[in-house]
Amino acid sequence: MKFQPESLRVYLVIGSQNVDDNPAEVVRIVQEACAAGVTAVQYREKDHSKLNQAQTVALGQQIRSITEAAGVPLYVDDDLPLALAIGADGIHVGQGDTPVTEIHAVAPNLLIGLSVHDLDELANSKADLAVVDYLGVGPVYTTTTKEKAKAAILPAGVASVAAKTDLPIVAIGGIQTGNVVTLAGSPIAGVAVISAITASADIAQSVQILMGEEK
Ligand code: TZP
Ligand code: MG
Repeated sequence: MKFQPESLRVYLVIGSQNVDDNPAEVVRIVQEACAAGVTAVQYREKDHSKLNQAQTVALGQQIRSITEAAGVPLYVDDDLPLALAIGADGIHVGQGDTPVTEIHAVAPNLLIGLSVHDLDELANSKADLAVVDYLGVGPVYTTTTKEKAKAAILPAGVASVAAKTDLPIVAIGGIQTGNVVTLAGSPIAGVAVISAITASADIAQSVQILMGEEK
């Protein structure tokens, strides 16, 4: 799949740790989110994943089916074997994860997203950005969803990273329907969220607001 910056507009990140009890909830949320028009999905089993390896692959395959039918690109968080096993379109890694050059060497067709906390991290990154398709930048606001999340950089912090790279940026961390308006006009391709969608009582409406079509 060819990378398209427009696919970063509303990017859902989700794993079993983000739902209350039944991991099948993940399937329901991905289904509703894709029907509502999310433009990318990342399968991220982390921070107290409730699944073993076989269950992780099985859930990943279900997410792959849904996203494929919806024509929505699917990324896997830092797990190259899993990304290959389920036929994901891409992989998302942090600075300390599998090096992007290694991923690119093994799977040249996989899209690659890289997390960058702030300007400092971009400046000091050892990653070869030539093989990276987009940057995930944040947390923008305080988040309780990710364990050991770094300090909030606010929209100004995102803008300062954007000023130093030509790569498209998806902003992440603490972005909710009630504050996404603060990113309007930011030099970003879109927003990535977990709880704004996983904890939403009305996913279709939340996605609409995150799209910026209703504020
Ligand atoms: N990376 C940076 S912040 C974050 C991740 C995975 C968590 C985002 O979760 P939420 O609920 O959208 O704040
Ligand atoms: Mg990571």
